[in-house]
Amino acid sequence: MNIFFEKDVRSCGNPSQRGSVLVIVLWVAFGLVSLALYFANSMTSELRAADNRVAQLEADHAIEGAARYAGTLLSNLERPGQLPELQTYQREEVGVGDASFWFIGRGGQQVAATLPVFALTDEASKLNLNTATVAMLEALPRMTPELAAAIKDWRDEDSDVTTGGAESEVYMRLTPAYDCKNSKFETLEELRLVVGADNEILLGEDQNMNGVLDANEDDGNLTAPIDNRDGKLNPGILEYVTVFSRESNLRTNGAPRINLAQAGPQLQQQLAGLLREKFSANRANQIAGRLGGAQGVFRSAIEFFVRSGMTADEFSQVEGDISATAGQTIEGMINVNTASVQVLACLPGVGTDKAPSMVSYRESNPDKLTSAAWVVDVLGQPGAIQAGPYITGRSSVFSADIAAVGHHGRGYRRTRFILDLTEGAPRVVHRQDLSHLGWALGKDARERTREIMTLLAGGMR
Ligand SMILES: [Ca+2]
Ligand SMILES: [Ca+2]
Ligand SMILES: [Ca+2]
Ligand SMILES: [Ca+2]
Repeated sequence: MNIFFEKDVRSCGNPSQRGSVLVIVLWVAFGLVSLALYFANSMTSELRAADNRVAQLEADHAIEGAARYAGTLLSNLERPGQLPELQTYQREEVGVGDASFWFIGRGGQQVAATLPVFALTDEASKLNLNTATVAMLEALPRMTPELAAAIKDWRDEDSDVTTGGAESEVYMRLTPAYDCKNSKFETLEELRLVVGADNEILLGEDQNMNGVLDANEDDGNLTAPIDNRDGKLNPGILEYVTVFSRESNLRTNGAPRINLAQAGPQLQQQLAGLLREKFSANRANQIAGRLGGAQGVFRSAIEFFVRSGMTADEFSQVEGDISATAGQTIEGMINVNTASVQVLACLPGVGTDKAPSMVSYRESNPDKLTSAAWVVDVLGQPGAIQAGPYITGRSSVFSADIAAVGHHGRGYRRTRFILDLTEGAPRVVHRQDLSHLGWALGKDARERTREIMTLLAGGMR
């Protein structure tokens, strides 16, 4: 017995040794548990990451579906050339399976600077970088005279430096060096290559390009971007410019529009024909008689309207049959029915003093927005004739800035599509992934998705 007892004691060592063994065993056990917990945790994060990827895929699919929906809406417009009425389509948190999408929009219906507008938008509501004059570009908020001149030099074919502008000589001194393009802008992003176009001018306070005053855009220098903390959104020029706006220069029957700028007797014959086609013989003669004395050409459809003495209703019947240019398309005309105050203010004959009156006229006379004729009421005849070569009352190019989330509000994605109807059916002529700009749906939608996530996290515990 004693021998056995003694052996047992020997095999286990003394009490302090036994304690050490216990400590080692405990450490090993602790290590194993930690390892197990670590793997369990990393599996959860892997699962979560996989779940996020699934949500992103759902969001991407919802965006493709939304783009098709936008195309369908635009090919079935009740009033061709005009954006569909807001109440006629779904724009906000539209469910597609487990995903939802939003059309991030703009417009006068914005209730507060911090609240987003959901809508399709009109590219013709913006100033076209390829057709705007230097003076028009200069009138944009935040624009510098140097950048306005450099934009003209970038797109014009010659290498003559506009005062304050830049041609290849300047670009060749940069690192890396590149040539001045000397042809038209094809995308808006190209503007970043033009000398003097920095983020402050391009984006201003609206760093996520959603037309909404987000928290970081109204906190001064606390977080990027730098802003003036005035409770209003002061965006950069990207808010107001496009390179895509154009409209067909064909009549609905496919024939070229009557070119009001052509010289010679042919113009009068064509106009007489058009008037007979649209109005009674009496009225056609009356208008033709008024135009008869006015030999020569017109610089714009609006000038024709003013000189013809026809009514705004009559003008809206012929607006799509006349233009002051030759060629298949008319580029860069600004739609006075949808342009913002800032864009209207760039027009000759308008300026910052009359642009707000144009917007308030639009709000109080929605029934008059069937053409651009109403501008005569606000600008007077000389002002309307000055603005005439740059304005239109219709649009053929629209954009759908689509944001979406997958299941449980996860996997946020955003893509902007440009849809061109110039040749009839809508064609996607440009698409740009804007997901990297971060959340663009405003505070309310974010809180809703956060609530869903919190509820789910609670349910999982
Ligand atoms: Ca040039
Ligand atoms: Ca913003
Ligand atoms: Ca800030
Ligand atoms: Ca501000």
